[in-house]
Amino acid sequence: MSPFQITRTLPEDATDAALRADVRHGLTTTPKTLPPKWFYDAHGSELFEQITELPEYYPTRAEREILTTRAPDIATATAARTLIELGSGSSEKTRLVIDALTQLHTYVPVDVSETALTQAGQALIAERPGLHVHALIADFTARLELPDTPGPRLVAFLGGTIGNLLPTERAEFLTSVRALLSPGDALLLGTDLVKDEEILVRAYDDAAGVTAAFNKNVLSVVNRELGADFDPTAFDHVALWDTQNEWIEMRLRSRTAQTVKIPALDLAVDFTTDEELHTEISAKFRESGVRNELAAADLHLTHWWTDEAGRFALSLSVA
Ligand code: AVJ
Repeated sequence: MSPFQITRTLPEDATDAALRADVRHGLTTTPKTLPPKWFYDAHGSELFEQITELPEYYPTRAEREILTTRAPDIATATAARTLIELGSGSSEKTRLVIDALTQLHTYVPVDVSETALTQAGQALIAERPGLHVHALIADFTARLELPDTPGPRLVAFLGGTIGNLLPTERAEFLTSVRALLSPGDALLLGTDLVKDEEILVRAYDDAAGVTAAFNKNVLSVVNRELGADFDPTAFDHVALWDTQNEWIEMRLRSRTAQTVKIPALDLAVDFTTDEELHTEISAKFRESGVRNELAAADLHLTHWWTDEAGRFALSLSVA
C-alpha cells in the first residue's frame, strides 16, 4: 500500500453550503457575526503565515520554543505510534514532534485544505522512509472516522486554535476528542495564556496592518464565493480585550451607513455607522482553567509546559 493515502470525509460541496448558511445566519442576527474559519482561503492562509512572523505576534514562536525543548519529553510520555493532528495546515511545527517520535507508525493530518495536506504529506514521507501518512480532508470539529492504525494514539491540536471556540463549543470539542482515545492515549493541546492587555491587543492589531488585512479578507471571500459587494476599505479593523471572558475579539466596524448585496443568498444587509461585525474570538487561558476544561471531558492533565517567558502553554493530558 502507498505510504500516502488521503480520505475525503467532507463532501466537495459541503464547504459552499456551510459558507452560505454561516453568512445568511451571521449577517441577519444581532450582533452580526461571521465564524473565523472563513478567513482561510489561499490569500487568507498566506496572510496568516505573515502574521506568524510579525514581531507582535508571539504565539507561534512561543509554541515552537516549547516544542523544540519538550519534543523528547512528549515522545517519552506518550510512546505514540499514531499521531493525529487536527487543523494541521502546513505541519511545520509538528515536524518537531514527528522527528522525536521514533516509534511513530502513522501520521494522520486532518485539515479542510486538500492542497496543504498533499504538500505536507508528500514532503514528510520523502524524508521519513517507513512512515505512513493517512490524511483526512475534514473539519476538525466534525466527528472523525480514524484509520485503523496501531496505538498508543496522540492527538495534537496546536497553535491555540481551541481559543477560537466559545466555552460550550470547547466542551463539546474536547468530549469528541476524548471519544477518539483509549486508555493510554493522549492529547497535546496548545493554549495561549492570559497576559498584559497591551501585549495581547498588539498581537491582534499589528503596526504593519497585516492582521487588519487578514480580518478584512473574510469580506473578499464572501465577495468571491457569493458575489457580494463588500468594500473592505469601508470597514475598520478592531481588536479588543474582553476582561470578563478573557478573550481577544476581532471585529470589522462599518465606517458609514451602507447596504451590502449578497446575490447568491438573495440578501441585502444594512450596516449603520460604526456597526460592528464580529469575526473572531481568541480565548486566552490559565492553567487551572485548562485543567478543569480537560477534566470535564474526562481528560487528565499530566504535563504543563510553557515557553521561558510564560506566554504560551502546551499541555499533555491522558484518557
Ligand atoms: C490560528 C486561531 C491560533 O487566534 O491567534 C491570528 C488566528 N487571528 N491573528 C489566533 C489569528 C488573528 C490565530 N489562530
